[in-house]
Amino acid sequence: MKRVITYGTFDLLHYGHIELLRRARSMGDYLVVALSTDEFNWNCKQKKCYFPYEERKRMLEAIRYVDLVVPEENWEQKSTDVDKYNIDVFVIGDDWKGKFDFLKEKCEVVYLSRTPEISTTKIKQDLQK
Ligand code: C2G
Repeated sequence: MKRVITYGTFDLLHYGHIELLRRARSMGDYLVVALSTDEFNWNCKQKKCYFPYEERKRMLEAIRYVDLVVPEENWEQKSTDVDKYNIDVFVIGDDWKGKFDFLKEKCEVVYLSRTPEISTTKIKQDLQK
């Protein structure tokens, strides 16, 4: 069984996220999503989530491509996660290209193209119009 992992905030969930999850899952048989906690988002990513962690987790768990959702609590856990969840492939959007190449010692690292023209920022801006 080929196991894939990806990381993110996934708030407000939109089709760009779904496309990432669909493509990530297609690279293996099992997809783990490490979901940024509210504290990690606020303290380390300066992101204030609209939906709290438990709600974001519930939404991700309802997506057919997602097999397991675990908390992302810090920047340093990725290497441990690869071992902990027996990961074969690390996948993330290419806005992070090169940032996680250190994981290549342990697993395949894939940067997928982001879905253009959609982002949470754009959604919020459009709703202001
Ligand atoms: N994404 C995408 N297309 C978009 C928007 C997002 O493919 N239009 C991808 C991002 O590249 C990322 C995933 O969807 O791989 C989740 O996006 P975010 O929730 O914005 O994740 P981010 O804040 O980048 O968190 O440790 C890594 C971080 O937790 C990644």
